[in-house]
Amino acid sequence: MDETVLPRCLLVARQGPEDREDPIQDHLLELAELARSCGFEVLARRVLRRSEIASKTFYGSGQLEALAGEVARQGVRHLICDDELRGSQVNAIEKLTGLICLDRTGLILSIFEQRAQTREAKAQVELARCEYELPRLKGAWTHLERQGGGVGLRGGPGETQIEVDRRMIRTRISQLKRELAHLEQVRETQRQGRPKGLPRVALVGYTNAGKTSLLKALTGEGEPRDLLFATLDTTTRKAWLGQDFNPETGEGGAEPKHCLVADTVGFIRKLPHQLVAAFRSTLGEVRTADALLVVADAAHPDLEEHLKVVGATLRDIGCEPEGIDAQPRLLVLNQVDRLHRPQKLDLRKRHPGAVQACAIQGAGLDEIRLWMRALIPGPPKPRVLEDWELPEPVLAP
Ligand SMILES: Nc1nc2c(ncn2[C@@H]2O[C@H](COP(=O)(O)OP(=O)(O)OP(=O)(O)O)[C@@H](O)[C@H]2O)c(=O)[nH]1
Ligand SMILES: [Mg+2]
Repeated sequence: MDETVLPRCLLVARQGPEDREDPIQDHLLELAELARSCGFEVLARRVLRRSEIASKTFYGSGQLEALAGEVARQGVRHLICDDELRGSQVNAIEKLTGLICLDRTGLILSIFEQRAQTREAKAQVELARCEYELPRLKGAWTHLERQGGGVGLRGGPGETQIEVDRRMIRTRISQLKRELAHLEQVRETQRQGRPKGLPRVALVGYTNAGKTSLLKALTGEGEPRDLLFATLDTTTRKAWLGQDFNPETGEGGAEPKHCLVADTVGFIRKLPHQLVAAFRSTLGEVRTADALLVVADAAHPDLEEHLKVVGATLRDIGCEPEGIDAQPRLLVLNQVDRLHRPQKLDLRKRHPGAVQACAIQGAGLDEIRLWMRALIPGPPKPRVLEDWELPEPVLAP
């Protein structure tokens, strides 16, 4: 058997009368990347124009049937939709087209399921899957409900089955939440046990921006991959930041400076809320970090939208950009090796405070290290005490 044959899929997105086509095409391109990362071969992408959502099939049966006919002979087995669908809509689409239907959230969940390695990541993904499936069960069993006597009648065999399934899923959700609460405690204990005085910096950013590549450049460890959501588990490694000693001025100490760098799961537009909730403890590594390195792919055409998504997701998980608890942030515009000089100058104007970097060739790393070094608390500076702080003079007898 040829192992390189991948399951083929067709991608669709709805365009309403108010929607511009460009962003929808961009979103379909991102959906294609997600599909590729999940192991699919994308055969075609289609924008389906429709003024109103069809309540039963979302896209309308006419367009769906035409599409199914078009791809029938090309070996396409999956239809992946950029829109969030109800369970009953997924079922209706599958029945109408004969294709297996996945929505965006379902696709992202499948990628997370493939990637989860540790017990914690596996439990988090399963929790998100259960939360996703729970409200969808009804759709899956409607055919049995009908057998039970038609709409409006209760107690048919279908409904009983739904109740059983719901109870089983709810029980599993409680088990997983308990397990995750325990693992979160373990993580908290590990955090407490980390050496004091070593600042912990979290790498955050849109998926595939180059966070793991930067971890590798700074610490020597990490496995970058050209896939969305290649990293799910948090990895914390020690980065060497050089010495404080300046041979020209003779100032500073000779001892080496270090800090901890944590790589973690990336963000994406419309990151399923079930995943954000389930990944609470992993994302706790970001929330409790001393500072954030916000990594972005500067060569991506949607850079500005990616930055907005990252800003909003950080706020969602409790990292405020300003205020008393705000963590220092440094924007790292990575992958500038893929840009020409005028584009870099334009970026410099738009993001004057950012470091332009290339994690692969090492550009910008010194600037990042310098910024991280400033996070290390130094010895307290001597200060002149005021009168009220001084002990009372003892008068000679
Ligand atoms: N040209 C270029 N490619 C880069 C650079 N940094 C990373 N890449 C490539 O971008 C892809 C993604 O890199 P990763 O470091 O895995 O990205 P990530 O942000 O960790 O991605 P996820 O873990 O999937 O969210 C890989 O193919 C890297 O080789 C860079 O500075 N220049
Ligand atoms: Mg990564």
